[in-house]
Amino acid sequence: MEAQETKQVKALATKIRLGILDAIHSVGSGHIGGSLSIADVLAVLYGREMRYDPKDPKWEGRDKLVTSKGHCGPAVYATLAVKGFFPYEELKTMNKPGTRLPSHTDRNKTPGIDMTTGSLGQGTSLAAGMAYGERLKGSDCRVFCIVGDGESQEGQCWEAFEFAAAKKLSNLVVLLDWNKRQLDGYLDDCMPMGSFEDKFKAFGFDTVTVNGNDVDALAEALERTRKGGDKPYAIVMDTVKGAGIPDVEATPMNHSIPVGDEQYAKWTAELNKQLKELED
Ligand SMILES: Cc1ncc(C[n+]2csc(CCOP(=O)(O)OP(=O)(O)O)c2C)c(N)n1
Repeated sequence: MEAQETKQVKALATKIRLGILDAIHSVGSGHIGGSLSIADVLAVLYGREMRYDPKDPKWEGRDKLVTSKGHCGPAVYATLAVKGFFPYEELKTMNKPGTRLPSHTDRNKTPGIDMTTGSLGQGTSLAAGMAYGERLKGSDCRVFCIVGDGESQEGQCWEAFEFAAAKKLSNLVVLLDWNKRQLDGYLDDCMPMGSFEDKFKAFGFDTVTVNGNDVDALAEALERTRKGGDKPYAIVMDTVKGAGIPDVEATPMNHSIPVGDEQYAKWTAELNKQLKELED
């Protein structure tokens, strides 16, 4: 990306992080670690890679996002709010009675959510099916699927990946959030997964590993996925759980933690300072 575009995408990632805080602070606690680790990829997807229309969320020609790690709804809601799918203030209703923003993503409730997820593993099969459907229709829409590293311990993921490779679904891009932590602790302590890059390659994917909190590296990896071909794509995103807020990064068990008034004030001040520097 040109330097100016990099700044814009970084600013979007910062706004997404602020939105995550607004949503989670309003309920008092939530899935902050895995939401923050995907803020950068969401900024690249919605800042430059995906085709969509906030005024017409169900537009047939849109690219689709499946957040298979559906507990990271706060990150996707923040992105959709910043991009104008619904009013920003609505973030503060998350997970409250009557909200359109349940804690886990739901396509029947939220404008801009393309698939209901939350039961880990299942989104991978849904994404593969959606990509296959687009292929059968002869459409050029693409499907992006964000998968957690802990989530990938679900065997269903690998069935879905096998299917995608067998059907040569080059319109499917799997974005594996390798943040090295899951709910119960570190991936390597719970169940080591070995090399994700080797695994995806063995399963027939065109695969790269990049710094998943670096918008330039992500943009380049995503550009590669535009070329079609006969393999699905995997981008193994080497990320930090809690990325972008040093206190959260440094909290080992940061899967779901309280965000009280004090933390909210400190963290939003840090992010607003960053945003100002990017926008100056
Ligand atoms: C089938 C299923 N089992 C358990 C859960 C509860 N759960 C929600 S998030 C999570 C950990 C997921 O870890 P990871 O995929 O690494 O997510 P991240 O660290 O990126 O947030 C678990 C066990 C669930 N949502 N679905």
